[in-house]
Amino acid sequence: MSNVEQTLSIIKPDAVERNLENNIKEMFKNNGFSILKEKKIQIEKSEAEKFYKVHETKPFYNDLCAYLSSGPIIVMVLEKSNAVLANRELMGATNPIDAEEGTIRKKYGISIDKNSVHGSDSIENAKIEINFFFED
Ligand code: IDP
Ligand code: MG
Repeated sequence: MSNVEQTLSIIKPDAVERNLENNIKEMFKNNGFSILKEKKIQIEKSEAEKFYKVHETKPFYNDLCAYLSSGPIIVMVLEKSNAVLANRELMGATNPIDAEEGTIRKKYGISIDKNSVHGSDSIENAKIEINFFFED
């Protein structure tokens, strides 16, 4: 029985700016993820607002959307068995201070907002987020 899933990953502006794209992709590949699709883009703030709509009532929403649209990002479709959960585990906790050793956010995250990567939090949201960036 196969439980191969796809999930959306974003390398955020703080990591792209520090040229961490290849290091982070290596971490995905070393952990058994295939990168099925990828593109480097910069999005408008209005697009970030749509992407993060689930957070619109949060006090950090405006800063979050300004930040995600502040510079180039790498958006990727990752695939592996249980990809959604596996990616959340590899990313580590939202706040790098709380992230475990060996996770991307522990290694590269600067702060709770500049935490280097995004990953879908459920299979349902992964489908929505993949479609958001890679509809064709
Ligand atoms: P996640 O990225 O680990 O899924 P979410 O709770 O979905 O975390 O929050 C989305 C993003 O919003 C986080 O990655 C982080 O950059 C930012 N964020 C979350 N909580 C805070 C906060 O309390 N202050 C500032 N930024 C936050
Ligand atoms: Mg989230």
